Amino acid sequence: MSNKQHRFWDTQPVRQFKDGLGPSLVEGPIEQPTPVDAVKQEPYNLPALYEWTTCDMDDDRTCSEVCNLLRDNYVVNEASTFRLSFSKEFLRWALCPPGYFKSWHIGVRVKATQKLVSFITGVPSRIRVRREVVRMAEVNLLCVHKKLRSKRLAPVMIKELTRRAHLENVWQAAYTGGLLLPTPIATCRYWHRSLNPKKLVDVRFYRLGPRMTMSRAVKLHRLPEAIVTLGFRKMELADVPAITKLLRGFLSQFFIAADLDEKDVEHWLLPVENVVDSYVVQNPGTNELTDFCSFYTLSSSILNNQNHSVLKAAYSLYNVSTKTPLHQLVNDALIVAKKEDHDVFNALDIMHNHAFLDKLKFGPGDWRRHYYLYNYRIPFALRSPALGLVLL
Ligand code: MYA
Repeated sequence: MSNKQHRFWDTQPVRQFKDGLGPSLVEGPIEQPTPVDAVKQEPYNLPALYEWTTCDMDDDRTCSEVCNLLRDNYVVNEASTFRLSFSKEFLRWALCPPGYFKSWHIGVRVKATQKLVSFITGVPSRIRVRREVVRMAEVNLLCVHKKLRSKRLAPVMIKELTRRAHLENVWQAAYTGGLLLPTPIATCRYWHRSLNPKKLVDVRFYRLGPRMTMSRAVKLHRLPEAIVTLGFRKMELADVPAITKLLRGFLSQFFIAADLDEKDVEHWLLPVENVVDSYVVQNPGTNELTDFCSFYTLSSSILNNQNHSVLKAAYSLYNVSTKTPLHQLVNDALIVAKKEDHDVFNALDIMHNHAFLDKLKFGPGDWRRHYYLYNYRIPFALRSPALGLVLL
């Protein structure tokens, strides 16, 4: 609970801290939709020196501009030693899923120079909350150039995206962030599994404990050379129907989860080099797919280090086990990630992930991630294992 005033968020259809929790509050939309033709047709006003632009991610030059804006201005860790860094391939994967709207990839340029100085994106998704499947915008990559901070540009970006979502008859959104705002539906924590302890110590991602030496850390985190599970192989296009079935069954047990169809699974999970990796376990006798694991790759720039400039991280997506023990499945994912030169493997403590974190030597990190819904009230706090939703 926070008493902080939020000039913008206090006016928005989100659960407010003062609302408290409890069964007297109705679960579901906070504001009802208006007819789409009653939605404001013109964009919100920007300060006179700036103008709106829609960023076409198929256009190589625009995509580079977005990469550069994010590379120099996006999320840094508390100690300002790492900044998330996105490749063009990653951005196209993240921003162009089935049925995406170009108009939801919104930028702001300086009129005089055409320099891109701000960005926000939404992608359409279906999210099931309890038994209700809701069309939502997944909002991400809100970024304002460092020189334009604290000038209330972020609320204008958010309002403009909201307007464009309303124009597509979408009235709810899901987003995450490290900042505490009114009001998270759940708060999760990142856990980190060191794959390259020497580099992680060199770049101060991870500190050796008082009784830990480098050689002990290397030994502790050593992984087998070869995967353990019989029938473990890379996902292929032909696996999409079986994986969709497996995933839908798995996700049905969480209070809130992505509602994925075959097109979504093909887009989000079919392997793309250095973007997303997915593995299945195929029962050698029957060809049946019994287990599935996946992760995406996102690097960070290492700021102010003479020896290293890039930290390559894997982020756990979905892990479904019906036959292989979950920790063995994820251990195989660690082996694959290590072979692909990832330095660290990250996982949130959502879904069933808590069942393998300790066992596989993940350590809790400092990064908290709050999950939010826009215009949808859940009148109680969820624990992180109730979340079946990975937002990038
Ligand atoms: S999370 C990643 C956020 N990006 C970064 O951290 C990158 C580095 N930082 C920046 O670029 C800037 O600091 C940003 C703020 C752009 C974050 N989510 O313009 P301001 C509120 C929501 O003076 P600046 C992600 O991408 C803040 O509380 N609100 O601030 C998910 C204050 O409001 P209030 C935020 O520092 C994004 C106001 O903005 C965030 O120059 C989800 C201050 O504005 C934040 N991360 O710029 C967005 N940070 O006074 C919401 C600050 O009320 C989507 N603020 O406290 C909502 C759904 C929309 C679609 C709806 C469809 C129906």
